[in-house]
Amino acid sequence: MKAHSAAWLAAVALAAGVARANRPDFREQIVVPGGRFGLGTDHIEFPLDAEGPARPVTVKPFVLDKYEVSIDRFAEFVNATGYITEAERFGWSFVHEKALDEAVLQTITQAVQSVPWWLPVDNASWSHPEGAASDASGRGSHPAVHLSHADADAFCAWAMPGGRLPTEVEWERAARGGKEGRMYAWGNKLKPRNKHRANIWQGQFPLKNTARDGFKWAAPVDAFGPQNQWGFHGVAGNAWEWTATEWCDPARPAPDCRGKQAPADAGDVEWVKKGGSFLCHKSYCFRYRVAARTKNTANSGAYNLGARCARDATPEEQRLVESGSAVQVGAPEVGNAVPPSTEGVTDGAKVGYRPGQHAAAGADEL
Ligand SMILES: [Ca+2]
Repeated sequence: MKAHSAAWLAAVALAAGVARANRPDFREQIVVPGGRFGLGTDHIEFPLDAEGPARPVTVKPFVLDKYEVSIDRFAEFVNATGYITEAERFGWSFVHEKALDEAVLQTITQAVQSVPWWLPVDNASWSHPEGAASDASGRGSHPAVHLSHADADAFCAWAMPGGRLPTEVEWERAARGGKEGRMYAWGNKLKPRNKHRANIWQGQFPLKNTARDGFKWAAPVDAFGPQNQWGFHGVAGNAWEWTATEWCDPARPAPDCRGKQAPADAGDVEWVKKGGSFLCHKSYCFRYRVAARTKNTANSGAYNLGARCARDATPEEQRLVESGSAVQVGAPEVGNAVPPSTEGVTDGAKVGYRPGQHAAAGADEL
């Protein structure tokens, strides 16, 4: 495994310091009011995803990152803690074939039959998104990807006191921005006034991406501006985002297949992810709708899989949102000195590439 160089990490840390003085550093958060709202949809596109029917749920006030976790933020975390992600432990991660150059493609001998565009690439990780020959220089404002569920959890626990992943209910509450029954975070029209509102795939998936929205692959986490009236960026498209809600097989008899919380992280647990990604096209992955949901196994990493962090609202913050409007708050103190947990982190050396295991996960990637 080739780790990111200390020099590069130092450069990133320095760049992050400069960035803080001059532009948003993507650590801003938004306090979301509690209340009752409609989770899911009656306009079901993927019945097996258990998107619907819509049903009322109640949520307490909480705080959620305004942006997806950026590469610069994740670099700060790694620099401070020495954390090694699961993709780095495994020594590989999934990358879309069209994002790879010929030299890398020549080295790949395995693929997943059901999703042949996903290729296992040696040394692909948050700091080397397309493999060892790539690095994240100049992409610090892009979402950190190739994160496993445990990696995302560890980052959030470090990034702020009480930091954690949002539940699916919290995530959807935030993405709806206080509006009921809308298809997208911003409304019902994909391109209001013919303006792209999210980084998704245009063209023909998986062969041709015309990038009409300006981005073929990941975009800066603020590239499309606020996507709803509460000010959240990137809740639709760009990177998929892990949640703290365990996936429950809708075919399995259960009183409620949504909202179940897993007791502990583990490699084979499946978790709900939300938001769709830059690889989503309506023909294949119409999952940038706010009610859409799918899953990954906890130890899966991929080129389009990231996170944003949540925490409980303080009593003072709860009072701020009593009127029902969301309120932006300053960035949390970085690094609360909680050592990252390695509990539940799979030992990649023992697991390696298991096509059978990842075929199932890969099929749900997009
Ligand atoms: Ca795009």
